[in-house]
Amino acid sequence: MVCRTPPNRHSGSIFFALQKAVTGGPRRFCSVKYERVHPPLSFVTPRPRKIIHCDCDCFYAAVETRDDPSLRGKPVAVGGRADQRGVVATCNYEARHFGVRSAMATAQAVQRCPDLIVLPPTMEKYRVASRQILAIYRDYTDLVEPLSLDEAYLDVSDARHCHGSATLMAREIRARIAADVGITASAGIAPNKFVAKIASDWNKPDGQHVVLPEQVDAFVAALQVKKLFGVGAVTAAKLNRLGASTCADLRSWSLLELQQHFGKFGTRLFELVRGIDLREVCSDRERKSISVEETYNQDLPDLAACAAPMRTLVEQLVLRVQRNDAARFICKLTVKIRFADFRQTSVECLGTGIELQTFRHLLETGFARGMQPVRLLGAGVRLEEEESEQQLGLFE
Ligand code: DCP
Ligand code: MG
Repeated sequence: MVCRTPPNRHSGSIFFALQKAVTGGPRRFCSVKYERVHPPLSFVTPRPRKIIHCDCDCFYAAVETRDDPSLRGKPVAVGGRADQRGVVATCNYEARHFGVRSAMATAQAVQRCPDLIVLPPTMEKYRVASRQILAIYRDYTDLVEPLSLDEAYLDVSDARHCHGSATLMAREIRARIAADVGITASAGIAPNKFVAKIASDWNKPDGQHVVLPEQVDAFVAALQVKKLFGVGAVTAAKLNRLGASTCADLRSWSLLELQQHFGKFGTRLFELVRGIDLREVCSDRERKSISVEETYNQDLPDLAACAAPMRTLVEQLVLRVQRNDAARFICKLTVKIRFADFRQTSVECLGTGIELQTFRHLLETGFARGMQPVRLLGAGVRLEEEESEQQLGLFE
């Protein structure tokens, strides 16, 4: 990963000092390759960064409603057909009132909301909208990191627009998206990516939420642990069982305790619950693979027990690849297995299409290496090298 951010601002020595204080050692930065002599700490006053996380509201459904105003006010979902075991990609907020959600079987969605209008996805329209939105972001900063077609981080620390106010920039960006693209977006504004992403959900849809540097501590303290990036349902349940439901609860855990319970991820947790996230906004992020994985509440005892979960993972993978518009760049398929004793193995093969049968073969090969219950399964694809350039092209 290569970051365009100049090294002197965010990766300054004070961050290393801070990092050392909290983790007991240096941390890997996107920009480690920049080596420079820093002034003594006392002369460095790091300016808090200004990060905006922008996320369009019910993106696919919003584009469809924009193009067919007769849909306005009605519950609309975009996804596969109920009679073909289809899945909801997204739905508008009217449909959400009925309990319809992304990734839900369309048949179930229709049960919850009998008047639901289900439309097939039209990816090309979403790509066009995405490109327009990205062009708007680029008017404010070069440091734009798209996460998917409708989501991006912007580092506007050095942007001069709106007298340097990130709050006003976010408002202006959202107004321009509404005027030029015809859909709404929400934004979170904060000194780091982690808090900005959570804040963009706070006043959704069509809203924004600012967390000032001095508010980060209290904002994060009150967060439920399940909001933490990387904490899925299983980890959240484990944390709850151990008595931690909010980030404030987790702050009483030492770094060692967290590492004992969560391995390497414990270090990350230690930082996140204190609102520390030094990841930079990487504008030329390279996406080389896409994968989904799941840790199971109860180990899967044998190969046969892995079959159904593998099917679910592959279905999720198809959606994720589709969302990133990356199907044409697939060059390899991968399966990851973590056994009950925490040993891990990965198997891969060449391939350009996501086929369940191939993933089953990979699973068999991998399982034979451990021959014991399985704790975690993953399915993924590797993407061709030129994907990153083409993906950028896609948004530009
Ligand atoms: N998407 C998908 N499958 C999923 C989740 C999302 O295909 N399981 C697609 C459809 C969404 C788009 O990606 O419109 C963006 O995903 P978001 O998570 O940002 O969801 P939305 O933009 O639809 O809704 P929100 O208003 O919650 O951001
Ligand atoms: Mg969205």
